[in-house]
Amino acid sequence: MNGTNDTTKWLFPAVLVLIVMMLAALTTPSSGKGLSYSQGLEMLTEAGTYDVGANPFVVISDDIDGNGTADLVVANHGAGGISVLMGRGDGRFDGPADFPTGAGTFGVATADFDGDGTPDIAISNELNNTLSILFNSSSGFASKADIPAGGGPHVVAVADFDADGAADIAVPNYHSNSVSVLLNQGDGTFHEKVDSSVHRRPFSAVAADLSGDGAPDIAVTSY
Ligand SMILES: [Ca+2]
Ligand SMILES: [Ca+2]
Ligand SMILES: [Ca+2]
Repeated sequence: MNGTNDTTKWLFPAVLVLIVMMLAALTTPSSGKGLSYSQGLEMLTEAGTYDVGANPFVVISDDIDGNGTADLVVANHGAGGISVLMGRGDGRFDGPADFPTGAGTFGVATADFDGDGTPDIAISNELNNTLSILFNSSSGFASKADIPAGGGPHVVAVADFDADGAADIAVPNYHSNSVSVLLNQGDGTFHEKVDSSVHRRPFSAVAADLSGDGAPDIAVTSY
């Protein structure tokens, strides 16, 4: 590595940072308040506020009712359940509709676990060491299955780990220092969990093909 290359490597980012700073200076109102900008690069405006269950913890989005609009699912840690808000497609939402899951609702992820074409919801319940699967139907989420997890299940990840076409679940167990993988039998019922030891206090997991062999791997944070 020679000096010219070193200079080139830092010069471009430095110029880029300078340009961004100049643009920010030009577009930031001198006496602005809050999140709303009348013009410029940054456009954050609070569109609405909705009351969900106690201690809302994690929020995700999916088209729960299949009408083409993005809906919201919120895990309410204190309430032990989720709130589902159906998007009108214009930034406003109907609901929430609340569904109990288990004590200490923590992580939430959607996938079509029972293969009927609708997104179902997997939820981890930190305080009673279970996962809940809420099955989506035209009448809401009337059907729930509870599955044993490890100690203190946290943020849920979903992927097809055994490549059978059915969505499986990985969840870090905060108090067990492990990650549980639960393989879907294809109909939304799951084989008994298989645990792998990980570093202390695993908190969040994400599934992706990190090794490039076509099979999903799991990255876990250690709190
Ligand atoms: Ca929708
Ligand atoms: Ca489904
Ligand atoms: Ca699978």
